Amino acid sequence: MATTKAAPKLVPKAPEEKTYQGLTRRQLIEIYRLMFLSRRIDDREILLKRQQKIFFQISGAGHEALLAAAGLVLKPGYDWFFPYYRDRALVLALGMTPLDMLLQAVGAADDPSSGGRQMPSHWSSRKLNIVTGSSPTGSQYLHAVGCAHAGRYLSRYPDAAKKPPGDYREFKDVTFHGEEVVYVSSGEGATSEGEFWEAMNAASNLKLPVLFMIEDNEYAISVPCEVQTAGGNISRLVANFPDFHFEECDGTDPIESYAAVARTVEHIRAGKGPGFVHGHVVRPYSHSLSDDERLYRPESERKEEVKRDPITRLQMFLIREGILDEKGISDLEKQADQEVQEASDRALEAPPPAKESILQFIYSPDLDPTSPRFDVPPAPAPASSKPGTVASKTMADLITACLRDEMRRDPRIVVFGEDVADCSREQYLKEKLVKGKGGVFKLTAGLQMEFGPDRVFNSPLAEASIVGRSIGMAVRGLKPVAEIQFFDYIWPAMHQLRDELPLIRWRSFDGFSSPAVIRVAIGGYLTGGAIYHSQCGESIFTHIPGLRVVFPSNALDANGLLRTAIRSDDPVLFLEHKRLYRETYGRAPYPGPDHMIPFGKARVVREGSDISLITYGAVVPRALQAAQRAEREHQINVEILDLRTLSPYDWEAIAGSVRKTNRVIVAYEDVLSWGYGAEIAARIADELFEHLDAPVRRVAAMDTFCAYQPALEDEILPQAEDVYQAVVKLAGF
Ligand SMILES: Cc1ncc(C[n+]2csc(CCOP(=O)(O)OP(=O)(O)O)c2C)c(N)n1
Repeated sequence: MATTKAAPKLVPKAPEEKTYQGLTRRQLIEIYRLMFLSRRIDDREILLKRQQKIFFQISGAGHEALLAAAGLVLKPGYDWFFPYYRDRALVLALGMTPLDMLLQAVGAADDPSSGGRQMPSHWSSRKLNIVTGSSPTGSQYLHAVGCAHAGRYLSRYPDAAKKPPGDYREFKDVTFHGEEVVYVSSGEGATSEGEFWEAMNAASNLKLPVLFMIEDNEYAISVPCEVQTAGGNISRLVANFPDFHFEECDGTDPIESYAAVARTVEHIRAGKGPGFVHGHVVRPYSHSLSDDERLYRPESERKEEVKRDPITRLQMFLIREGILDEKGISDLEKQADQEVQEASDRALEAPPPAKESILQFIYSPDLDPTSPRFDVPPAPAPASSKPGTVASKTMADLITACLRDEMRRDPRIVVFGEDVADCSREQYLKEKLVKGKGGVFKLTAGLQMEFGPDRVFNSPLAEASIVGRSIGMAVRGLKPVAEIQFFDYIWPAMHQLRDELPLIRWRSFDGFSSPAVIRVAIGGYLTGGAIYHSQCGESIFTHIPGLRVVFPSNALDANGLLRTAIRSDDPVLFLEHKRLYRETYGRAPYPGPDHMIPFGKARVVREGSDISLITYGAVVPRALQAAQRAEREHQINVEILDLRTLSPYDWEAIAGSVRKTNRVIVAYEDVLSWGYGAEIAARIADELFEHLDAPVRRVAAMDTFCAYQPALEDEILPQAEDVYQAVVKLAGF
């Protein structure tokens, strides 16, 4: 497309069949309509923001040509989309309407993307396969990779799409096509995020059908691209990723953009690998309405940019080519203006969401993991495996047994993480040269051998990627049961665990869900585990709405709770205490393939009448020792409650016990201050004050880190002795 600024003059009409790098005249008119409509919605939103009728605005201005063109290449409701906030023209091309957008801008109950929960330009549509996006830049890349992975898995194993009743599958529709493309985009600034690189690596390595679209307007708020990206051009940095098709184009030119996207999509649909389109665009409206770019961009630079505005350029091109005359342009623009005006009028009339809706869709409305349907007692043990005999199983055994049984039952389950496979170089297994690893704690041993490498596989050493890819898989209907090797290394995934996984359902108003299970080895008492192999920190996660947090203390509970986690329709963080994996305490016979324990039901480890001891995890056996000693030495009768799940937790059981004993200790392994016990103690003080004969006490770790030297570790972590002392003291209060 030429850029000369000739006066609009009608040239003789080109023949109807003339195309422009594959685009027909009709398609070019449609692109112009979409671009103009997109700009006009931005303009309307800006006006409404200035009138304080909406509360935020971020525009797609300057990006329209690239995105309208991409929208014509891709297929709504067939391909999958993880767009970012500048993709207005794309989602319009896919089928979202100005009304959909303005309903979100005013925060209406009928906002189809989020029910009034997300800022404008956070698109979501189940029908169009536009997956709910967040505001954090770059995190969507991993979701797209997981989604593409799931699409390919489902194409290979179509039976996995079946919806048998009785678990999350009943409520999780699955669709897939052999040659679908997963689109994901961001600005050039967001490519600095680690998640972008983790996604590029995984997509390349697995040759996944992902289209990475980088919309380069040279600025990330005020930070220019040469400060953001080494060498100032992201295309140069990514050029060596294998199996990609790369394009770099003028994203203000729809014809060049269309051709670039079409070539890339052809490569992806042919199964040759992912694609990367780097479009150079402009940003005529500052970063957002909260930003004034005059503070960091001189007039001269901004004036130059105006010349590249895609809308004026395409308008002149259409006239010059005789595709539309001035009247045609004017009619089209009037129609768009009218559409935006009508949508705006309707949106401003639309009622806001009811306050009663606030708590809706934090969790699945269809399947409640606290309900009795998740209460399935263990199958009777065969005589050879009664507790106490050699056949009794450890927690590690019964977690593995649960994974194996569930994988047999549900082909949507995939297990992945660091070192979880038996052996990534399959031929070594086939030739029986090696036995296989199956996890650093061996909990996934044998699963790859039984279920194959498509269902059990190693991930790169990248925790954000493990959780982020799980989200994308679960959105598509798979059940990832991913593993974080040590809780100490969960932090790179924190952003995915805090801002993405538990929010998919709530922020899309139940449009999408992501019921993944993340298993994590946690805890200390290891002798030599030191700081980075002994951490707890569960309360950081129980603080997150939308995430179920489970922390079993024995083999049978681990088995029954993991099964509930897998069959449930909510995301679950499943914390497995490393010290308990192979303890003698809490072993049990194999409970059969259907044992389940509902979430939020504490276990009475020991009945008592003098003191309630509320605890969980590895403190349970220590509390038991303390209680037995207190009974023996002082006739203090301690009741122990093992919470089993920390979110939700069994308040009824706690309250019942405190009403009976009138004295309570909360004991937990994590550091004392701001820990899990703080919430329980506060609630007891608040709601059960009149039942207390003594202050609520806490026993926990010292407010420091776990040291390597065993004598220090013993001192730092709460021991049976500490619990015992607390019991004796409280009994005498
Ligand atoms: C993880 C994260 N950090 C910071 C921000 C604040 N923020 C919002 S947009 C943005 C710049 C994004 O720039 P770029 O990716 O180039 O996209 P552009 O807005 O220029 O299209 C920043 C820093 C954020 N949303 N998320």
